[in-house]
Amino acid sequence: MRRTSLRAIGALTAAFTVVGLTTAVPAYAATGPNIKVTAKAQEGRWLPGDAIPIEVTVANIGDTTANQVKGYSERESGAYFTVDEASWGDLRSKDGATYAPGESRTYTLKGSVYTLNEGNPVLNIDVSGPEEADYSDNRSLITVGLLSPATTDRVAGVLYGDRDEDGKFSPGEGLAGAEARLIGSGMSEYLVAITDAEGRFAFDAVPVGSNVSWHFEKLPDGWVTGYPPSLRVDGSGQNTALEGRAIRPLTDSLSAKISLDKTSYAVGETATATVTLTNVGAREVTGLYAGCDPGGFERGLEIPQTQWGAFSYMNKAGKVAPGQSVVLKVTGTVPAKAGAYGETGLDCWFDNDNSLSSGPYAYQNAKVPGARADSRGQLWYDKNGNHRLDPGEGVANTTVALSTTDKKLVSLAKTDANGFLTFTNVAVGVYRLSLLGPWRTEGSGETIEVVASPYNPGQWTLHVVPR
Ligand SMILES: [Ca+2]
Ligand SMILES: [Ca+2]
Ligand SMILES: [Ca+2]
Repeated sequence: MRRTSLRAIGALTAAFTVVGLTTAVPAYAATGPNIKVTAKAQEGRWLPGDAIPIEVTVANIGDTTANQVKGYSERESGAYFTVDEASWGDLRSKDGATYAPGESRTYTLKGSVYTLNEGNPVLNIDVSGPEEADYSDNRSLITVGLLSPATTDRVAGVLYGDRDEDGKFSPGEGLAGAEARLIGSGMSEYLVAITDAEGRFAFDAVPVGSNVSWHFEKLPDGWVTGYPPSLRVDGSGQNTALEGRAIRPLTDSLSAKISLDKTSYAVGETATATVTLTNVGAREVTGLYAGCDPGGFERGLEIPQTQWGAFSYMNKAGKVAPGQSVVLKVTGTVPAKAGAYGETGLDCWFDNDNSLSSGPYAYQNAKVPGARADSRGQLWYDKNGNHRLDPGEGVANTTVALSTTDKKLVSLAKTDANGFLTFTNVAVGVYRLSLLGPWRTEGSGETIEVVASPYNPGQWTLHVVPR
């Protein structure tokens, strides 16, 4: 409201000033505070998200103190432009700024755009207070010059396999035939370039963006790389000597093996696992730690981290000398969930923080027999072809065989009028389903997992088709 009324007065004053000029009366002759504002957006290769500086100089050219001086920006046209509130300083304080006669200060506003596609923002920077003597010079119209969205840039570099492990691209280390991939936020698909005989790659026309991701795929001979930091691509040509570093996988030198003291356990029993890590490489492997149950199944042995000693996730200090094996004995209890699934074990990755997750993985399973459960499911045929199970699509009166994964028959059951069947009191574990009669499964055979409560996954469904 206040701004509107100030503007209205400003317009009147401006009109008056024009009249005044024709009669050669200087505009600044009026008595009172008289703020004058000049503003300019800094030039640059601005992209969405950049903090674009706008220099605003505010002076009181009047003959009395200007109080309650406040600043605003208003967009006339172009892309939406947000100005960081704090960058206005005292011009946005509760009481506004105070300027003595002749005083001048400069502010650096910081603002940003979300897109390059709506044109250069044109803004009015408006600074004024009450009792302003002359509103004609209190606004400054500025244009923020963004990069054209059609701007492209060259991005190029080399992919090297750091064979001598010096962290640098050394002669002869270029890796040929890998895919360099690059994508920016506005791009619908990856740009792909293949590295040449020297490992070099180039993208000639990458659309500008402040956050362009790049990485490599299909590296030769098992080399591994990580994801390098994303690039700012702004047409300045600053990304034409990129270096992508690849390393040999940790599995080249380190192998892992896990064995358990028994092949079968009861829930709550303590099991001992023997973990053997062997370094067949020429250098010591350090910083090692075990990361177990990476799939998060929670059926494996519950081994306290302290059992791993230097190889625990907290310590990350395991070492294996070249040509040596380290044998770790760890003990853990068999959780209740293992009983419901009929299976426990230990599965772990062995890595260090420099391996780019290329360390060895090892596992050993064991049975946890005893639990039995019912397994209920439904056979159905997609009569109307809508890829959904609809009422009336159950396949009735069909016999299904439940067999072990090594094809020993365990149980037979027949579907009811709606296609439902139940295998009752089956030992928990993984089984195969096969159909007798005029129906068959679409694949070569289906497996189901029989699990005891409370982990029972509920009813299964199996889509079948006529033989
Ligand atoms: Ca003024
Ligand atoms: Ca090197
Ligand atoms: Ca259907």
